[in-house]
Amino acid sequence: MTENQPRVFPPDFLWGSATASYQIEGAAREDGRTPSIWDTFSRTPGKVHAGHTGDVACDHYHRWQDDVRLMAELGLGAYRFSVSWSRVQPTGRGPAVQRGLDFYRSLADGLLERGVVPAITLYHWDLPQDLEDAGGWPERETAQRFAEYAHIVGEALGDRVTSWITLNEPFCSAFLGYGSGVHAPGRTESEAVLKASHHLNLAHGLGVQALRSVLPRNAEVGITFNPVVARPKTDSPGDQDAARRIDALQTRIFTGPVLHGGYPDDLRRDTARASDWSFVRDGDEALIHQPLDFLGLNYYTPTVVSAPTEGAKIARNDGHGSSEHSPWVGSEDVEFHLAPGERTDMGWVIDPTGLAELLTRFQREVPNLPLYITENGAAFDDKMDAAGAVHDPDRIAYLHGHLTAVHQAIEQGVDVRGYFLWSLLDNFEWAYGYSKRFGVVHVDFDTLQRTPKASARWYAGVAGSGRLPAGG
Ligand code: IFM
Repeated sequence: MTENQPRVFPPDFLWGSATASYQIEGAAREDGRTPSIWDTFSRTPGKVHAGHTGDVACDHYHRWQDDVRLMAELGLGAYRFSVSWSRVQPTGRGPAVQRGLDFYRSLADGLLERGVVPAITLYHWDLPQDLEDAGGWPERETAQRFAEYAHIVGEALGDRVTSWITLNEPFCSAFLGYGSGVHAPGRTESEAVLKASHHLNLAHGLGVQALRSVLPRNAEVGITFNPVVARPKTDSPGDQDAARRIDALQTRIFTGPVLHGGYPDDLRRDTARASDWSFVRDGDEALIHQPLDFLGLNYYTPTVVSAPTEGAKIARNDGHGSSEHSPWVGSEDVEFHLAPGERTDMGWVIDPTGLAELLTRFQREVPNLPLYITENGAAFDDKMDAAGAVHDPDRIAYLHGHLTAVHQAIEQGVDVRGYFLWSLLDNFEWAYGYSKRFGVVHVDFDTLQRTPKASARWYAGVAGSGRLPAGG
């Protein structure tokens, strides 16, 4: 393959985009929906940029038909969205709210009518507040509640949706929600991070069982991780150990039990001062280790780490927001460094080689599991020009670079089945509120008007033809 030829993707490669319920739906108090931890967190002064909340967001709850039409117009083949737990089961336990389920049924039907494959994520961080009030993810009971919720949604939508993801990025739920506190519910308790991680893993295992008990045999069930691509600053043993520690905490604490049936020994050793891990009961790891149909990977940027420098006072710069409290349980003194190179508006360095690394790693680790990129994309400070157009060449270059990495991986034999661009719409970027724009479709947050950016048209061209043009 020479660099001036287009890259041709396999004919059945799935081209999609992704969003999440709290980030786009709005309608926070409608049709029986109750507060999730993100409603509470975003209303807590000082937690989210400029006090932004998801109350209205992109108003997708009311405008979903327009959004589906837009996807079809762009020729996108798939759409990954998440279900708001507190919209379908307001207290996180007990009977479902039919209106909530009907919303997602209509959305799935609307997508199918236009030839867009729906892919459901059950949990993208918006835990019903009632469950947090009962202790949240550090409580084992939350995993049981998730299984009940998975059963409800699986039963309601299993006749039309074949692609199911239990959890999105459990690392963020556990480490940012209960460790650094930069995400909801904003707790900063070291052992709670480990407990939450375990109970999220357990929720996944129980959730897969619950889904399998109600879904037709052709349904595919998986999970989405955001594994770290941790690069040691130098070849020194200390820096390599720092990379190993961060990999254990961000990646292997989840992939260990989910993909391989057990927590890694080095992780337990590194965190021994924070916990004796007695919350892991006999049989848990086997239960978490359910057979899966695919693995979802989210990738944005790599991370550079080193051993602590004696006496140095370096601000932690792990790319996950700033907090006094380190989420890196047992490895709090590992130093994070800014890699050189161009950055997105999140300050994340642009480096598609990290994506290539990730794909090769998981092909090696789980050779029989098909892989999907369930998120990849970039925030830039997009501006609409006087003619109402949004030119975002930086995003096109980012996507081109990362899709090139995906294609190269496929050429090398990695079984990548699809790519979901993050994100369809500009949306509520968690603690950054609406200040970061990840969409290929611009959203005016005053009028809620949608305008496809140049990148949307570019991506439509790639998706429609299955060919990535040479050069960008
Ligand atoms: O917006 C988030 C998404 O909810 C989860 N993955 C990372 C994205 C960008 O930060």
